Amino acid sequence: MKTDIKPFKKILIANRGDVALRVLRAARDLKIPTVSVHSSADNEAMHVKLADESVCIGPAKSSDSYLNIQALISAALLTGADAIHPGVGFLSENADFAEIVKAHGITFIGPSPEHIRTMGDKVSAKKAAKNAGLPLVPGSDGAIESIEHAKKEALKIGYPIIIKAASGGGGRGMKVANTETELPEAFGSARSEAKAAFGDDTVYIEKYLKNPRHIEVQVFADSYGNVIHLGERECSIQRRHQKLFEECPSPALSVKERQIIGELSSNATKQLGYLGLGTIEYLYENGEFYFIEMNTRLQVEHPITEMVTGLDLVCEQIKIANGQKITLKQKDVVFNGHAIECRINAESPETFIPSPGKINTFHPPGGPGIRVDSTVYQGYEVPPFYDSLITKLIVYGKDRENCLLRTQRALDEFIIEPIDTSIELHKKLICNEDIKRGEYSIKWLEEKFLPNL
Ligand code: MV4
Repeated sequence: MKTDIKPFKKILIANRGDVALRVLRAARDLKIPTVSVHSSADNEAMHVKLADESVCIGPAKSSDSYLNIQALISAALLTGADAIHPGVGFLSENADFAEIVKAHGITFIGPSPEHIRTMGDKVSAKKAAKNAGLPLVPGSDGAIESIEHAKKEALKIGYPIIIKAASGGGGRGMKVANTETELPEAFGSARSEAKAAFGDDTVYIEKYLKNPRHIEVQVFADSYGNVIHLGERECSIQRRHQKLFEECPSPALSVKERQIIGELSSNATKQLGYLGLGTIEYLYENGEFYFIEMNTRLQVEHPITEMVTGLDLVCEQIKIANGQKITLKQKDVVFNGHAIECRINAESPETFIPSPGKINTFHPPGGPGIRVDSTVYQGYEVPPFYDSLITKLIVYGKDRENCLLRTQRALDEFIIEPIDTSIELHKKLICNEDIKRGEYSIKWLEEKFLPNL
């Protein structure tokens, strides 16, 4: 630990929900005072109650509160915060916000605005990834300008192809064309949807992988050129691009594959000159990895990496942002056991319709290997304005079998009433034979599991 670096005086957490609580807890462990921000709909939220100070930054609507840059900067200046943690979602990957924070002499706990911008544009992200030595999905070399250009590129790649929005990510604005006949309509709707969703109709083309897994690698870099990877997370269990269940390590990778993709990812991170925590997203099919995106922020599912490595990723992230060195060498990173995260949403386990409202009974599980990162409590009213994630159940076991068993034990203990939650869905998921064998891909939940519920 470099001793001549002064710790942050105060961290403002520009977020809500479980990630606000998570950052608050890390700051507490580092003895750094915290300021939380909240909308008028979150007055009773835990991240308000547990922060040293809390500032109401606007009404329920996110664009008037959690996305309100002026309000966030004012809150930081008024409270004397010298660092801002953007959390996940909201402004966490907004390069303009990172720039404005820095312009006010406040440290943005995250990578540089340049890296946020490069990785936010999926065309420049692929170029940067290719230059950094990462394997890509075969595709167009840059943006597609016209339907003629699309046809030419698609012929080179071979059908089926997928058209993606450069400003997209997370699955928004993607269209598949199985033949040249389908291309004009797919191309046109991809561009118009991208324009409507992101104000930018730039699109690119890739070979469409029919049944891959979604595997992401956690990387970590300081400002002295030290870079390590913290293993991978299996994130294929998703519904409409919303992750529900994640595990670490992936049941699909061999030790050799794990070592190869880990090294490729950390070498690329070093070559990029990246700073802080980052997650490199891959599709994995037939033993091959294909880079698709890089997330320049903390991930919701980071706790499963923490359970397997024994590290506190948010504490490390704050220390790095404050100019401290990564003290761990790659050989010191030891992976033990297995971890699973079940995202518990306030929604129906059958229809997925949101189920906000008052919680009268909240009984979390406990015992060996159980971590509950929850933002709710008995008597709390879940607001209808934000995403439905209310609790993350994170379970550790000495191996995958033990972890599955413990997850089942924890879900059986977990009571949240009277609102609907995804606990019942996870109870069915965790005892499914495909899940127990680790045999699933990105389509499994929506094509195999949900239709048979
Ligand atoms: C793909 C793909 C198949 N082939 N790219 C969706 C979100 C964004 N991260 C990229 N995504 C995909 N890109 C090619 N060339 C399939 C998906 C995809 C997906 C990826 C990961 C996890 C869940 C997914 C659900 C649907 C589609």
